[in-house]
Amino acid sequence: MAPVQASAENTPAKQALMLASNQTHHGVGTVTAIDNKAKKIELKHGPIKSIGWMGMKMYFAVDDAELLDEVEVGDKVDFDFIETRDKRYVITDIEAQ
Ligand SMILES: [Cu+2]
Repeated sequence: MAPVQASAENTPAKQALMLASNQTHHGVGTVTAIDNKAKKIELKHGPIKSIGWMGMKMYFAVDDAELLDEVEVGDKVDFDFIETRDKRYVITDIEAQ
């Protein structure tokens, strides 16, 4: 487990992000790649109506790098994400089914 970081760094990253809206989207998919260094995960996800997406394979950023330890390539997952104003998609929660 990573050590807890001090003071200002305890602020959740999502609070610092410029969000496109307060909406959290939910998706279901399969993990196809994990990039720990870049704090990114590639998912092949199904349609996500709340954001108007068809199913596709794409990379998401993660709010907290520790989320990447929760899943492995090949896992079927449920995930929540937010959209930033600069069109980045950031996972705030992910869990193997
Ligand atoms: Cu997508």
